[in-house]
Amino acid sequence: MTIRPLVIIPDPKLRLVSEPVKEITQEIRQLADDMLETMYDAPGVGLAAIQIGVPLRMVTMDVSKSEDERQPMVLINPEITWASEEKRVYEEGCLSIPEYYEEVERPDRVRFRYMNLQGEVIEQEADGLLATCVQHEIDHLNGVLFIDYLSKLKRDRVMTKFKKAARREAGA
Ligand code: K1U
Ligand code: ZN
Repeated sequence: MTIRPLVIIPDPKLRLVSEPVKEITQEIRQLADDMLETMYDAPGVGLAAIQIGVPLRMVTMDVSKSEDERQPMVLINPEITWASEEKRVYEEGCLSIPEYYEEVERPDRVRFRYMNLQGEVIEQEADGLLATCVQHEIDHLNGVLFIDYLSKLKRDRVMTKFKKAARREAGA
């Protein structure tokens, strides 16, 4: 298992629409292991493959409360199949936008379908952090970031901050 570097805004890779996984191969299993390792190390409760630069529709999540009782999930080609009318507001963060948190309103409950690493199709319902997290991660697969739900003023501010940081890092 390898901890891979995270892709940070304004990297244009984060705006790509990721491609479906066609077959569960040894490379896909290795990618899942690396994503979990990278997510736990960050630390985060979710990670989309594009956040480590791989444009495939794969997500890892673990919203368990205790580090001693990890509940890793690997979602292949996940889709939201139903979303509640009721909304809830949750303060979100993103490993690709370090140390920036804002409240985002999303459906309170969702049903989602995915394939696991054993090739089984699973449909489950979620509320709370799991519902927020799966929506955030599926957005990543479509090139959408949580800052897209904020006002243009807030989004521009955070983009400007990270563009400046990227220019400094490049030595420009
Ligand atoms: O996709 C990502 O960037 C991961 C992101 C997922 C997420 C968090 C909160 C709401 C929605 C989606 C994170 O994991 S940010 C880090 C974080 O929230 C966290 C880190 C350690 C413990 C608990 C939470
Ligand atoms: Zn994110």
